Amino acid sequence: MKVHGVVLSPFVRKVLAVCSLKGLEYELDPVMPGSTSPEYLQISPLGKVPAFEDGDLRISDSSVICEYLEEKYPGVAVLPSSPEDRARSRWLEEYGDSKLVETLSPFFFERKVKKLLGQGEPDEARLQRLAEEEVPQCMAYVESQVPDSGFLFGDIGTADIALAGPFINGGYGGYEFDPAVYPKTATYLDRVKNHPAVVPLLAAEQNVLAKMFG
Ligand SMILES: N[C@@H](CCC(=O)N[C@@H](CS)C(=O)NCC(=O)O)C(=O)O
Repeated sequence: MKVHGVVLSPFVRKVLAVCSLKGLEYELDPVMPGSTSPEYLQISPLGKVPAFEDGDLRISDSSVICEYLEEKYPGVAVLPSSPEDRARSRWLEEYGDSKLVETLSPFFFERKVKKLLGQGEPDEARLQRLAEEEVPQCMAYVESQVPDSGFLFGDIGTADIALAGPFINGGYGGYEFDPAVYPKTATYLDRVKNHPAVVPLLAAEQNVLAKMFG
C-alpha cells in the first residue's frame, strides 16, 4: 500500500490516521501538493495529495481513499454503523475538509508556508477577515457538534480526524481559540490529538516543522 503526499497536509494526515487506526502498513511517497509530474498526474489528475495505491488500484482524494479502506479492511471501523450516523459522519468529514480547511489552514499557509515558497509576506488582513467573519460561525458549529466526552461516534473515526485536522494546521500558524468560550471543542481536540494512532503522526509532523521552519 502506498500513500503519495506529505505530512502536514490535513488530507494526507486523514489517510495516514485511518491506516494507523486499521493497523495497515503503508509506504509514504513524499509527493508535494500541486505536482505536475506526468507519472503522478496518472494517479492524481488534479495534482493534489493524497493519492493512493493498493495493488492495481490507484485513486486520489482523501475521502474516497478512506471509504475504500473502510470497505476493503473493515476490521477496525472508522465509520459508525447506522445509515444515519454514517451520513452524519460523512457530513462532518466534508465540513472539516471544506469549510474548516478553508477557514483555519490559511493561518499556517500565510504565516509559515508562504515565506518558504517565496510568495511574500503573510496577508494578515486576510487572516483578520477570516477571524472576524468566518471563524466565529465555525467555532459555534463545531462546539455544537462535538461530544462532552469520547469521540463523535464512539471510537475515534474518520470524521474526528477530519474535524481536528484543520485546527492542527491552523495551530501551526498560531491560530488559537479561547477554551473557556469553546470548552467542548478544546477538550475534544485534545482527545483526538492524544489518541495513540494520532500521536506518532503529529510527532513526525513536529520533526518536519522543525526542519522546515527551525
Ligand atoms: N478533496 C481533496 C483535497 C486535497 C487537497 O486539496 N490537497 C492539497 C494539499 S493539502 C493539494 O494537493 N493542493 C495542491 C493543489 O490544489 O494543486 C482530498 O480530500 O484529498
